[in-house]
This record gives sequence, structure tokens and C-alpha cells, in this order.
Amino acid sequence: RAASTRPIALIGAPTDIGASARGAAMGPDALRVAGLQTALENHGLRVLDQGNLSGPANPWQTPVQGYRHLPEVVQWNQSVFDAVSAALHQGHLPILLGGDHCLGLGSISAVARHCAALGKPLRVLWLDAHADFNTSALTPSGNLHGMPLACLCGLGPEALTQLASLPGGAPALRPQQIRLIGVRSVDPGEKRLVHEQGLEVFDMRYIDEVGMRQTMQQALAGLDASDADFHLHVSFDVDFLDPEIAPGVATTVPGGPTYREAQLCMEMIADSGRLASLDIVELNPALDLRNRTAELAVDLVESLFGKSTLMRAPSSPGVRAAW
Ligand code: Z70
Ligand code: MN
Ligand code: MN
Ligand code: MN
Repeated sequence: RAASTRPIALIGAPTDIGASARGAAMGPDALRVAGLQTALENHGLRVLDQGNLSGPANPWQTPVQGYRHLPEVVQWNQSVFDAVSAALHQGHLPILLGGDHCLGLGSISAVARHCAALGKPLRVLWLDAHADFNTSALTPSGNLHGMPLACLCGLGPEALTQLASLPGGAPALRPQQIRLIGVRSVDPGEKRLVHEQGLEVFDMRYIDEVGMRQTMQQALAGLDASDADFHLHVSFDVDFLDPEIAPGVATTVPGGPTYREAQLCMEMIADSGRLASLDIVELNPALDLRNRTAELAVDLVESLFGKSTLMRAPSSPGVRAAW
């Protein structure tokens, strides 16, 4: 499997520059304290912790023309873009340790450019309670962590859509490449835009009705095409998880995936064999209980990289689908 042969590069981005609450800046170290590196190493993976990026402090200002801290968000995302690009160029599998979700813009922009250069098809799974598809005209908050996905699709301030563009100027992502999973809090204008753009959304009602298994089968459908070497990027906003199990986030929304549903989600992504880059964002240690949410995130990431309780490993990734 592609995921297990590449060394993993951990890239910390300690900032809450795009968020509404302070604390996500401590996310990278909380994940380290929870044993992320050792957990992956115990699974036979090589892990290089590249430490933390640096960037501007959070000036804690009110929004300007619909955006809070736009220049600072651009700076952080440029650093993330550079670090993720360098990791991919070296053949590493980058894991961005956020930080808030505005950083997904820099991370996925780098991934999209890398894929474009190699002619690889890219799919993005956005695991999140929110759609992160606001624009300056629609946002209720001005917080840029509510806008990265729209920016990646070319809808946003020029400083960010330019960073999130491919050589030639096309947006980093087309809506058809995105699968939103776990959504349960979307602003009214944002909801219209998500529909207009034609994003595929597996919201919590859908997961409740059909179950996580069928949801993930659909979200991952086509990735096994033998004539295409898909790059799968997972952008994991920790607020995807139900707050009962993951209290350490600023924007808890009730009714998220349970521990078992989240594990299955990660295991099925692992079984696809296509995971090639990852963001872990919005972990807020200041709101956590004894680092419980960080430990849960590490536990889930182990599954994402193929840790399994099966007594007998499936002979091929497709075996489970046949059960
Ligand atoms: C709301 C907004 C948000 C978190 C994204 C919330 C955005 N839609 N919150 N991630 N934690 O302000 O745009
Ligand atoms: Mn998010
Ligand atoms: Mn969220
Ligand atoms: Mn574990």
C-alpha cells in the first residue's frame, strides 16, 4: 500500500489565526504529547517530525471587509504550502498538525499542485461538522476557518485563491473532487452555495439513514480504478466527532459520529490504500479534558494508517467489501 511505504512528515502549524477561539495553536504539541509519532512507528511506519512552522501572532482583531486576519492567514498558509510541497517533493506523506482549518487551504493547494504536475487524479475527503464553504458575503463571523473549501474552489479573496490555484490559474479543486462527511452545521447562504457548486455531501442525516459503511463506500467509490493512481487527501477537522467523545474543540456540534462510526470511517479509508496526505485540525487543548481528544485523534489516525483488530488480515483491500 502506498501509505505504508512512504516516510511520514509531521508538520506543525501552531496557530488559531482563522478561528473564533484561542487554543488551536496548541494542537500540534497536544498531538505529540498524545504519542502520535510513536503510535505510527509502532505500526511500522517511518516518521520524521519536522517541528513547528512559525508565523504571525494572532492580533485578535475584528473583521475587515468580511475577513478576520486575512494578511496573517495568507502568511500562515504560504508557510504550510511551502512545507507540504517540500515534503511531497521528497516523497514523504505529509501530515499537517493544526492549527485551525484555514490551514487546509495551504496544505491542499500544495497537494493539488503536486498531483497536477504528476497527472494524478486527486480526491479530498473533508471530515467536518461544518461545510467550511463560506464567502465574505455569506460569513456570519468573518473567520477564515469557515471558508477554506470555497477558496480552494476559487471563491474567496484574491490573496487566497491565488495561493490556491494551479499553474495556468485554475482553482486547486473542482467541487466534484470533494466529499463532505459528517456535516451538521451550515449557514443559510453557505448551504445555497454548496448546492449551487454541486458538492457531494454526506451529512449526519444521511449517515444516520444509510450507516457509515455505505456512506464511506460511496465517498470512496471509484478510487480503486485500475487505470488511475488516485491521490487521496483527508482533511480531518476534529469537530467532525461527536462532542461526547471529543470535547477538545472550540465549535462543538452535537450529533456527530460515535467512536465506532469514526473508527469504521478511518478503517475504510485505510482499506482504500490511497491515503497520501492528511490534515488534523481544530484540536483545542485549552478546552480538552486531560488530553482525551488528542489521544482519540491519535487512536483514529492509527486506524487511518491501517491498524486493525482483525485476527487475519484481508488478502486484498476489497475483501471487506465482499463480506
Ligand atoms: C461558521 C462560520 C467553522 C469551525 C468552521 C462556522 C465555521 N460556519 N467553525 N470550523 N470550527 O463562522 O463560518
Ligand atoms: Mn473545518
Ligand atoms: Mn468544523
Ligand atoms: Mn490506540
